[in-house]
Amino acid sequence: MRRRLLRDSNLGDILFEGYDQAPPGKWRLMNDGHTVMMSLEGESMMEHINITSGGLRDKYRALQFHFHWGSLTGNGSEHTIDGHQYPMEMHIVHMNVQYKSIAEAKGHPNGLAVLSFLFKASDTDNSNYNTIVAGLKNISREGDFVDLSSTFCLDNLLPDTAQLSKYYRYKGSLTTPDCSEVVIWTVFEEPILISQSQLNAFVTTVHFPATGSTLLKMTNNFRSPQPLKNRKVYASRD
Ligand code: BO1
Ligand code: ZN
Repeated sequence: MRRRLLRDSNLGDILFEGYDQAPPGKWRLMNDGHTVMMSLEGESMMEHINITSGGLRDKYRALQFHFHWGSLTGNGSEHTIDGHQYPMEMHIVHMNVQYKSIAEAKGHPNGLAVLSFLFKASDTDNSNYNTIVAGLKNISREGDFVDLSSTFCLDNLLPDTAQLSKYYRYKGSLTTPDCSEVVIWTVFEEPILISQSQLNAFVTTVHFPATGSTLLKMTNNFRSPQPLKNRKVYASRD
């Protein structure tokens, strides 16, 4: 069988713009009924945060980031590496700046670029996630949101820059309906360490939309890996 993971020497480092600065305005943490999402209050504020290079032909602007996770007893990442599923995954969603709106971007196979980070459980809290984890109790129900008082830059949430050189690249889809095939995916090899109790906070604190009087914990909000079909996955490094 033909190899489906290929090395692509053109996949150099992604250039992160504005990831090292606290953006103007406040981060808004919200429960949209499917996930826990962070966006900036007023979308135009996000114009400071962009990615280029790393094999991307265009500049992409950050819109929001959000999480997918499992349950107290199971894993919740949407991507697997060598068949290994991780407890949680974070997506930083970016839109191609050549399109005027998300609606327009969603009509093109290069419309969105999503950066994906896998999480690994560790014994010690990751203090960079304290603000988000502490905010979860304020967004227990669908539609809840809270503006976070503390400012922070996206860099703080990620592995060290030096560890971002190795990533996987493929063309795929949004992982929630309508699952449009408009995403250039980048999955970083290096996981983010977070404590088991911080992971548990996601599993036990937020809820799916209520059906009647039944409140269901938001768990397993991930899409299972899909067949690769004819797609190829490219690695930036051996
Ligand atoms: S994901 O990163 O593949 N899990 C993913 C899934 C769905 C969306 C984004 C990322 N949905 C879109 C919505 C738009 C919204 C945009 C940015 O996210 O369809 O309405 O504006 O928040
Ligand atoms: Zn996602």
